[in-house]
Amino acid sequence: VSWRDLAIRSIASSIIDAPTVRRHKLSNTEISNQNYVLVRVMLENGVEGYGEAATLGGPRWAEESVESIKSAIDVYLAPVLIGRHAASFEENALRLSKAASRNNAAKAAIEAAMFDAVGKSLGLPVTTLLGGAVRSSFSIIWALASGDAGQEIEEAQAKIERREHRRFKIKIGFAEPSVDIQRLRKIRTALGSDVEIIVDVNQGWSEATAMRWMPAFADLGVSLIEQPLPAAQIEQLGRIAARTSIPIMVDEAVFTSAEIIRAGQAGSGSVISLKLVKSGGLLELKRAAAVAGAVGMELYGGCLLESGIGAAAHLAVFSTLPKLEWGTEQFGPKILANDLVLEGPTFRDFEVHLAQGPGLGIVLDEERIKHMTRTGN
Ligand code: MUC
Ligand code: MG
Repeated sequence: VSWRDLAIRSIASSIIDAPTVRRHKLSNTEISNQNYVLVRVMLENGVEGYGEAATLGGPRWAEESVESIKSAIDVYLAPVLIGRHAASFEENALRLSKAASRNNAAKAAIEAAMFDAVGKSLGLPVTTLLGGAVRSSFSIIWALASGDAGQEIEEAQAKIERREHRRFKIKIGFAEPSVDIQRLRKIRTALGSDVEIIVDVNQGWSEATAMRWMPAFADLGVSLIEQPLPAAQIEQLGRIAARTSIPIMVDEAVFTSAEIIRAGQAGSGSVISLKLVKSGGLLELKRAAAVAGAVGMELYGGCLLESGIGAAAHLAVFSTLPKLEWGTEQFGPKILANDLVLEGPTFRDFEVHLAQGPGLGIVLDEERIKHMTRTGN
C-alpha cells in the first residue's frame, strides 16, 4: 500500500430514515424512525470506508440534526480533507476542528469512515489502529422506553429468555416522578431483584424534584441514574450527587474533555456515558475516557441508537479502553426494524461481540440502505 493509495478521493453523505421496532420515548422527545447520516469515504485505491452520525428526534437530544450534519459535512468538512492522506488521523482531526467548531457527530462520522477505509486498505481491524483490543465482547444493556409498563415487562422478559439482555436502562422523566415510580415498581416486581435497572431522566428533573424522589428510586434498587438535571446545571448535579446513594451518570452535561474536568471538579457524577457524537471522533473518545478516568469517573459505553455501522465504530474504541466498568448499551442495531449492515457486531449470551475483519468489520446492506435513503436533499 503506497502513500498515494490512501489519499482521499471523495467524501459523500446521505440521510437515512430507519424505522424502529417500536416507539422510543425520552423525557424531551420520542421517535419511531431513527435518522442517520451515512458517510462514505473513497480512497485513491478504490477502497470505501463507512461512518455514521446518529441523532435522536432532530436537533433535540443535542443541537445537531441529520440536515445540519449533512450540510456541515458537504459544505465545510469534506472539502478540507479531499486529497489528504486518510491515515493522518490527528492532522485530519485538526483540519476538521479548524473548519468547524463542535459539530461533533459530523466529525466523528467522517473519522470513523477514514479509519474503516485505512483498516481495509491495510488488512487490519480498526482496533489495531487504535492501539489494539483488550476485550472483544461486552456486557450489553437494553433500553425500555415505550412508557407502558406492561409492554416493557414483556419486552424485558423476552430479552432475558433469548439470553440477549438482563441489564435494563429505563427511560423516565416524561411523566411525573410519582407515575414513573409506579411504572418502575411494576417492572421491578415482574423482573425480580436480580435484574439490573438503570434510569435515564434525560435532563427532565429540577434539583428539588431529584432531592425529593431519588430516595424512592434508591429503594427500588436502581443502580445508576443518568443525567437527572439539565445539562448546564453542573453544580446542582454535584449537590444531588453528594446526597444520593445511587451513583449519577453524566451524559448530555459533558461532551468535551474540558467539560469532563469541570464535572469532575463539581462532583457532578461518578460515571460518564461515552459517545462518538459527543467526543467528535474515535481518538478524541479515547482521550475523553482517559480524562474521565483520571478524575475518578467510571466508564459506560453509551449510544445514540446507532445502526451496526455506528455500533461497530463505538465498540472498536470501547474494546481498546483499559477499563469499561459498566459495559455498553450499544443495542441500536436491535431497535431497528432492519439494520443497515449484513455483517457487524453480533449479540449473544448477554453480550455484544466486536465485528470481525479488516476496518470496522462491517458489510453494508446496500439494498435496504437504498430503500431508506431520503431523496430530494
Ligand atoms: C441517551 O440519552 O442516553 C441512548 C439510549 C437510549 O435509549 O437513548 C439514548 C440517548
Ligand atoms: Mg442518556
